[in-house]
Amino acid sequence: MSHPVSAFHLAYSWRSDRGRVRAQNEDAVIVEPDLGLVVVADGVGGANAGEVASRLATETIVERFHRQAMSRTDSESIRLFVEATIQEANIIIWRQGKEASEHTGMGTTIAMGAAGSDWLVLGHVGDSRIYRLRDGELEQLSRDHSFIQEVIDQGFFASREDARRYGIGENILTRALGSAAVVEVATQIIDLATGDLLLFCSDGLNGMIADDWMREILMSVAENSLDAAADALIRIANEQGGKDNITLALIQVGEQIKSHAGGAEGQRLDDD
Ligand SMILES: [Mn+2]
Repeated sequence: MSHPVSAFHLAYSWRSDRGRVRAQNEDAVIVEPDLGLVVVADGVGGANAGEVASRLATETIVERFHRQAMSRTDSESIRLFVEATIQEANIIIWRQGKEASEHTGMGTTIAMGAAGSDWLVLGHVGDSRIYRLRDGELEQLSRDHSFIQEVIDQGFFASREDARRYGIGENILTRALGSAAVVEVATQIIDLATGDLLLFCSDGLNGMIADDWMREILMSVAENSLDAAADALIRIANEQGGKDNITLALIQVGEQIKSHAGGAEGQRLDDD
């Protein structure tokens, strides 16, 4: 790696698994360490259209990042770029869904991260999630674009469990790529600190393993390895039923790189 994008050593691990019930894996994941880029997508649609949508989304976004080498010192310009690449992926999927009858109605979620000097831009649409483990606390940084989240937010139910008991399904998305010409993208800029662990995942992971349990497994990275934690998450999601495709990507934030130009010390950025 000739020019690291981040002022921190970043380690990555990623997996995608069909699970134990579905005939196909309609999730997709691409991680490009040289670009500091992580993209997870969970496709929906008949036949294998979901697979097409999630692959189009991940490949379009990564290709745009490859083609346009951008300085990673200005977090706001990367945030806008993340938003633009997701919009572009949306249009491509939406158009293909209209043109090819076998792809009608296809869509996908997206959850992505793009690292800069001492920050990370997050972008998401749908119910694929982004979590951060920091100082032993696991925090969900993304808010699902789903019907169940909406009725909870509007105060109809006190908790997710209440809504579920009432019969509100978990899998009704209120936003996805491919359903309209324009999509509302959620983005944010977060700071990076040594010891942080970021998790990007499809609902086949967080739907099978409770947050407390995910936290415990992620905590084990300190004694074991990042790959071991990724393996454990997939294995346990399968042991818990593996009812959906399971996809995850982890970013572990290590020590600061002493020689990094324009790093955390050199260029303090006021992002949020
Ligand atoms: Mn899923």
